[in-house]
Amino acid sequence: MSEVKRDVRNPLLFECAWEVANKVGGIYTVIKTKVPVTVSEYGDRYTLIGPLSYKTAPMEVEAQEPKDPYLAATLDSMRAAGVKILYGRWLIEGAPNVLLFDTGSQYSRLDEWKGDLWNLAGIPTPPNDHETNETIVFGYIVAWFLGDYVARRQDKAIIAHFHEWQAGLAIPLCRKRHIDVTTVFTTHATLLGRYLCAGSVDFYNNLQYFDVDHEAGKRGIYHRYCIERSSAHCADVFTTVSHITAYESEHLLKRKPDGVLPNGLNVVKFQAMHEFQNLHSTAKAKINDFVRGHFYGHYDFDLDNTLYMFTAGRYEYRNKGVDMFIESLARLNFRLKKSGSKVTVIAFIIMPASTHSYTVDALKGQAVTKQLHDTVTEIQNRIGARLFEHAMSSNGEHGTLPTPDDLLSDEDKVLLKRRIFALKRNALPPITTHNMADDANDPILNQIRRVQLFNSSADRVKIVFHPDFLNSNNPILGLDYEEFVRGCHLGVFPSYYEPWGYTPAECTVMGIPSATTNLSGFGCFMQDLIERPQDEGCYIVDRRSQSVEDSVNQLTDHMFSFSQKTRRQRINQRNRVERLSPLLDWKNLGIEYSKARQLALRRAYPDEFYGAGGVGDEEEEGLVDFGMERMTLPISVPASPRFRMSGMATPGDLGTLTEEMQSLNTSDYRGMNWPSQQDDDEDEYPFAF
Ligand code: G6P
Ligand code: 1S3
Repeated sequence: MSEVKRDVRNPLLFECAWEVANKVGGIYTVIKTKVPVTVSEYGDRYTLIGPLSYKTAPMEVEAQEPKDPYLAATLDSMRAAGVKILYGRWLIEGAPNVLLFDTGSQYSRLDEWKGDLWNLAGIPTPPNDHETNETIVFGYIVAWFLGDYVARRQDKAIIAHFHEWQAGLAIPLCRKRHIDVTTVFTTHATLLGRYLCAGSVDFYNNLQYFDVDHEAGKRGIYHRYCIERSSAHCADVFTTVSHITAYESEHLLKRKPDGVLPNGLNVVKFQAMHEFQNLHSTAKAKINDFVRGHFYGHYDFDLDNTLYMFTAGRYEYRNKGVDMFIESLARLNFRLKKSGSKVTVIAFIIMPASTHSYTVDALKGQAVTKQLHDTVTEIQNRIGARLFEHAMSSNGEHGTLPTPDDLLSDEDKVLLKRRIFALKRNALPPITTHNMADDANDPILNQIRRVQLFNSSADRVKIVFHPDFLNSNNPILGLDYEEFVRGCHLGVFPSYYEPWGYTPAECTVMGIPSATTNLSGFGCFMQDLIERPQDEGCYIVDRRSQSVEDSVNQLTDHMFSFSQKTRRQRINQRNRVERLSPLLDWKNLGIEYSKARQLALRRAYPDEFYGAGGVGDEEEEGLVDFGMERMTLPISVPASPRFRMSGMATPGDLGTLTEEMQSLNTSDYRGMNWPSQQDDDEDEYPFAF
């Protein structure tokens, strides 16, 4: 590190991720929703770094000139060397500084950098892996930027926080080049974990036994794995998003994380409870409209007695637990039928897959329903006019009331009959709204075929598979995702591999109950904090210590008991679940990020903290005041959730970032009770088809 004294009290922060101003998946949500709390802590000392996508950047970023002369000089020198850069404000809440690099402008140097990577770190790279090529070019540009900037700007300590392997390559480069920055690496999953789980291995019972190099090689991802592992090992501070992924990282990446930084959300609190309840009602009415159209000709169930359940996310059939969801729906159907229940459950699966647009049938359903609706409105207007004329033409004394035949003309009757005739349908309502690119081999459709849930009238559980993102402009299911979630009754996310899991967290802050598992970071987090999460509308299926059969039954039980609730009980449960949202608010969880950065500074500049007159002399170890409020959990209101901890949570209660964590054993991960021995009688994976 440099001889010059850098100011560790007002450090600069660069946060780098592939999904900065570039939406791909969950990391975009992490970064975007966290920006307001980071801006409130760092102000203009905070800059995000990402790749420049010409498709999305014009909508996301407003170009500006940098105010910092050192930054301007660095960008000028990089531009002179041919790097294309967009610097400005990211147009999101908090409006942070953002720096985007066009990887395409430096592809001519790809081979040179690949050679350097091999010489420097022994990391091999195949020729045609586009994602890795992007990672290399991006990593080298970011390290170039940091090296140049840090050499010019010597008065302040600089923290560089990287997310996920695709943005992590700059970390080993900074270390090898002795660039005077302190680094944090946060992984949101491990490459090997995702691949292994998607297969049919007993992942969690064997974590400590995998031959990681061999497994990565077998799957053709050895080079990516090396980048991920070197990012984790070279970072000053290594973190992940949950305890379950910390455990996985320790075994698959071979470095124990320094701590856990749980994912938060930007929680919008309504003044009154009924406001979010009203939103449920209006959004549900829109889903009702879709359902009438989709099930035309077989619309023989009562919408007032219909529940909407859904699952959503990246299409990872086994990892996201869609297999378990469909199997449990089949069992739920059986139980509802057996008990003579009048409840109908419509289960939506919202997972983008490869498709060729909407099916004619799905479009027709919405069209015939709209025609019928328009015709009824016209007839209604004509009846109104006739009624008025009839009333006006009486002499005011002994007026006679019109008969139905006076009101409904023969033309109206014919028109109405034609519209009703158009509702006739020979086939059952379709499962999918789209033409699938590979219908015959689609895992979700095959599982639905296996359990024979075909939307028949006798079935109490119906399924709609929408293999695309939702959008309010869609002609079929015209709602944005948030509105759709609000209109549903229960989110179901029985994941097998889920480092965090934003989908149930989003349900919680919108006041919609959800089911998840104790193999998801979110599920473990809630189980860890709340005594009886199921009472609060947060159902957690045990997929860890019981057989798959038992887990499926447990999920079925949850869905069945939910379907038995009265409307009043559902309203009450929505109120209860919404009250958990402070637990997921970045205003509280952002503290864990502050602590990670603080630890990075301490590790890079120990003298500034522990030496004479250092910061550590003034501040209580482990309880640095980051200028943020301490978190008070909402325990005072009657019938509140029962928390496992006392009313006050300090930084460290929610995450775990302490230097002491390094000395803990594997069994010390929160909520973990992992087997130390290989379990011989492995569960057969029962959902194969
Ligand atoms: C909200 C509304 C109520 C409505 C209820 C329906 O709470 O404020 O007016 O009756 O939703 O709830 P449900 O669970 O039946 O969709
Ligand atoms: C990952 O995205 P995924 O859906 O591939 O990162 C998310 C954000 O941290 C996390 O919520 C999710 O569990 C991970 O799996």
